Amino acid sequence: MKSYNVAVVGATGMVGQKMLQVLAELKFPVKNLFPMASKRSAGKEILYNGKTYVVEELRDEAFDQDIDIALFSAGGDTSQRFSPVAAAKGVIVIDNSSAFRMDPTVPLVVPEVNPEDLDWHKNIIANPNCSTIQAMVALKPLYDAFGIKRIIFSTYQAVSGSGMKGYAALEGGIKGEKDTFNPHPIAYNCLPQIDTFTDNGYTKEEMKMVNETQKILHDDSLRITATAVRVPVYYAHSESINVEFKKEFTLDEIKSLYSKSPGIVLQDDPEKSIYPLAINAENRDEVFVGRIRRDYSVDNGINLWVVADNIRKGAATNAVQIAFALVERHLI
Ligand code: 25A
Ligand code: L14
Repeated sequence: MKSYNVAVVGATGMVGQKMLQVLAELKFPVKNLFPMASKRSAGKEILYNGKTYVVEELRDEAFDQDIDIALFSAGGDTSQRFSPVAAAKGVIVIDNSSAFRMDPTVPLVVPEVNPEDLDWHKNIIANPNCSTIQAMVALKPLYDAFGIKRIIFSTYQAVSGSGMKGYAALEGGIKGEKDTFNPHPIAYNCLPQIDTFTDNGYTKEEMKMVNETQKILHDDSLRITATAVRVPVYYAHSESINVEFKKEFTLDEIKSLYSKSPGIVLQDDPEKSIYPLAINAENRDEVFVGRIRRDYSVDNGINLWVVADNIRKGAATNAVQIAFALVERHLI
């Protein structure tokens, strides 16, 4: 099998570290690994597949090396600055930041949902927002079968979504330390604000779910609204999703679709209190779906509870799966 030279940009961060772990676990054919981060982390040693590597400073010249793919997770500003440089030097960038997601020349891809969008990439491919990814995996089979009119997302998001600093703020808060990272203490609390507010009263996180969903499903007529809430959970985002279909459906049809869909685990046995839980989704690559029930307030609606590890399927795993999909589609 052919193998590839892979750079991980932001290799010392929460997502970058997980990318290294997932590349090894899923056995992506890596020939040489190039871990990169800011000047602060240059020279640090990191572990990949049992071997030690030295972190290199991210600079334009770093992409003069023989690199096939670069997985970026170093924040939007860093991606904005360095992804086009890497792309111009022939590197295929899989970017985990929000920098290019809504750029019409950049495919926004969840491999279970729209792998065909990879075919028109121009060396930058965007990884969607974590909350969007897990929702898309759960909704695509239903979208194809019944058509969707309207979606209401309500999220319960883990602190790891905001990286190592977000994680540390909950750890410290529980010990009684002051939370200087979040707008209010996250320990023993729920914060109806993730990221900053936009002019329309919604947060950036909420608008990402609206805009990215329309782009991934290629459907601007979809009506979507979202409320994104940070909860004191370390890993895995939970989402309550209300969907109104165009066509009629039965719950058995939906369960049968889910039992056949790749990347989905159905956990739905209310009698036994079986449903998806953040603590069970941690360190798993699948999206867990349960609490499937009819919404009796409309003609063709359901409610779902959808849980996935935000750092794995929501970030690192999805990026590595995009790399695998490029190989499968002979795009690299
Ligand atoms: O803009 P976005 O897209 O919305 O993304 C914002 C942030 O969200 C996270 C990610 O944080 C990102 O920075 N993120 C992005 N997508 C995500 C997703 N899908 C996501 N989180 C969850 N799901 P992160 O902590 O995961 O990753 C940060 C990594 O980026 C590296 N980095 C930052 N700026 C860089 C850069 N690399 C290159 N060039 C730049 N200009 C960063 O590496 C990290 O790997 P680092 O070297 O900056 O720092 C890692 C080490 O340094 C310590 N440290 C941090 N800040 C300071 C510091 N030490 C001293 N002084 C400081 N001020 C850290 O403790 C760590 O050990
Ligand atoms: O856009 O803080 O990918 O939970 C994902 C994590 C934005 C912030 C993104 C969080 C980030 C979000």
